[in-house]
Amino acid sequence: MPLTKSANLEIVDYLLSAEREGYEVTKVTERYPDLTIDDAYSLQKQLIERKVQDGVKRVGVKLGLTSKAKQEMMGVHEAIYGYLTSDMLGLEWEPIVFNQLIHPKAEPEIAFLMGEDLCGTNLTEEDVLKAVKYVAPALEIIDSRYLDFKFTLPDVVADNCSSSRFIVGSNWIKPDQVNLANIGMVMSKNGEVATVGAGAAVLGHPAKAVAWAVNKLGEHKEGLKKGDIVLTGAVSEAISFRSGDSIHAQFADLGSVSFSCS
Ligand code: OOG
Repeated sequence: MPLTKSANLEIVDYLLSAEREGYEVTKVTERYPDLTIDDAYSLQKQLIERKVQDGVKRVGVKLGLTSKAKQEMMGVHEAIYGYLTSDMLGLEWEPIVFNQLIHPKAEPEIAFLMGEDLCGTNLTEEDVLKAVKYVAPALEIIDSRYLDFKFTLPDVVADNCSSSRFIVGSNWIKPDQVNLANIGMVMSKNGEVATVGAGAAVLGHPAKAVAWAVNKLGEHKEGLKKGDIVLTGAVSEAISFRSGDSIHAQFADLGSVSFSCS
């Protein structure tokens, strides 16, 4: 049975309050066990529309569950997408405030800056690369609103794929100047290596992951816009951090990006 209008409103309020006030909630599927992926994308869209009404801007798209390891962990075969909004944008020189978050984790990612609009349902990796103006190193902070970071696929999609903050490094380069699949990455916490990864962890190539996302968005008559930032998916596992920690991701050929947490 489709969700009623009041159930949609109630779930959006429930997730938005948890995010704004920084507390954990039980999964939506505990109350609505029949929630489908389509219901979840519709909830996600309503959640972003509510944020936009409240004054933030949509600034891009993020991909999740793009690595085999994460898909296996969740028992799924598909990636997911969510939206980036202006209130999520962190800066390298301004500490992330731990008290505003629940149980954050950092993920190293390759960011794309779109030089053109891109919309369709049959686009390829090559089409994506033609529309990308720059690539840059990035760190995404995910902070699921669900208890213990545990959820089903519809839950995480409704929760805008755990999106919380993101920081983009200042080294922007043209996509044809690097081999994005071969880029190695080392992420450190407080100066100690925490995890390593490579661009190919993202569905074989980050542009392939983005082509998947654009085609999915296309099914809903949406797409990427010129100027959008796209976080193409984690190139390694996510690392937890707390107040006092600093996180640094060094990408071969792409430079580095870091943040600290107050
Ligand atoms: C879902 C979002 C994960 C990624 O890049 O895989 C994600 C989660 O694990 O909370 O952003």
